[in-house]
Amino acid sequence: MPRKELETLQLTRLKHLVDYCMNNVPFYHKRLTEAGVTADKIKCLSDIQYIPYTTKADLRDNYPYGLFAVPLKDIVRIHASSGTTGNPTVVGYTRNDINNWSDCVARFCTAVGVTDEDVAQISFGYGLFTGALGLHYGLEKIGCSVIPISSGNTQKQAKILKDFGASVLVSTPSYAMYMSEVAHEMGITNDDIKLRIGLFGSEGCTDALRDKIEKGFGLFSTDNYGMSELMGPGVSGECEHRCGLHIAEDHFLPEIINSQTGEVLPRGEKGELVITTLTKEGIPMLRYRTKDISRLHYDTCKCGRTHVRMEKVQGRSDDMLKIRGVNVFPSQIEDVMAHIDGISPHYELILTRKNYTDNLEVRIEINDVSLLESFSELERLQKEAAFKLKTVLGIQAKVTLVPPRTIQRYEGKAKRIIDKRNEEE
Ligand code: DLL
Repeated sequence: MPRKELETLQLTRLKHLVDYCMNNVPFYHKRLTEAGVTADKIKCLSDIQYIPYTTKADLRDNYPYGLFAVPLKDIVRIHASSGTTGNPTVVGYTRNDINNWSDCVARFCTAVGVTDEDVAQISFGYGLFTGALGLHYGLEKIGCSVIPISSGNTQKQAKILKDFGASVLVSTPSYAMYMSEVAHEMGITNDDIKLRIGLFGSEGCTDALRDKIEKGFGLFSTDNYGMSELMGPGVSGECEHRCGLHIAEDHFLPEIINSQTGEVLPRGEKGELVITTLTKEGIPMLRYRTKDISRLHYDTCKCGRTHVRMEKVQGRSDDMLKIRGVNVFPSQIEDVMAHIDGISPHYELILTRKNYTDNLEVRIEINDVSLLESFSELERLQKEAAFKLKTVLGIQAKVTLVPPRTIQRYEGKAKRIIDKRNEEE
């Protein structure tokens, strides 16, 4: 669609969205009224700047269903991702939302050459995470034969990949890398497998890792991006030229802002990506602050698509970590620790990568030195902390208890995260 036509469509959808939010979500009604914004006030796309931002904290404060715009009767699916503290971020989809979602995913898969001849192995974990079911529906829409193997049990993954003749692999890039090494250890060579395309996302991937995966599996590796609050995968994806990820702009209106001041930045500048969902019915998002850092390119791509391209995500403006594809906030860990007697609020998170798999170690001070004399008490505390962390984070962490006052203190902002993951690559 020519950009002019696209922008007209976006404006019509934006005005409708403002009305829709005003009439169906009390939270937005209040926000928009306070800001003096009505659909009539939106005369051009840049008038979006008068609409207040929405943040993850707004979802948390309205947990679980407070931002839904329709009754649960009209919701056909619920997903969730990590919140900053105890409660997850909950999202709901109407039947139309699921249809649009499958379309968006089908689009980026098609843009890299996936067809109905393909057999796609989905190695994302099925569950509340949006990755697996999002890709599943999109690939089925194209007509692929989908293998919903889910994540884990890597030897079995490698065997199925070979035996079922999978031509498309869906996973995080780090898991793909690990799987290729396991496959080779099992004696499976690239001649034994039919893989041709990798649809990788949910976490960043350096060029070095991309090259290694391509060599390891003999496939063409592509990047796609999304987040639960906006839909899941399908917000953007690379085309065969891999020069940025095309955003599905008929469904998502992107902006780049200065994350410190909230000011909208001119086209082409780097900053925090903010997205407004133009068609979502279940839980529409007005100017959602993704906290992901990127840059937008509006010139037409070699592939002919007019949809804007976002650069690969270059980091976050907050402290969220992606560990084995799961969002982890240090504040969640702090929250867990605060509720365990015998543990102090001083901790350090150490991230390492072995066999392309992330490992998290949480080092925490005990608050009473006499505990060091009781092995059984220490073991009990350590088990309790590990169990509670697993429950909240959804991933296993190694807990190491250390004596009081052994973790460094900071006068300014504490440096609690020691990320050594890129040292392996
Ligand atoms: O990770 C959705 C998704 C699933 C996208 C599968 C692609 C494939 P969340 O769990 O809510 O949703 O995590 C969203 O993950 O804000 C980014 O920080 C990060 N992220 C997602 N895709 C990419 C990517 C899914 N391609 C958060 N590159 C986002 C870098 C990514 N980071």
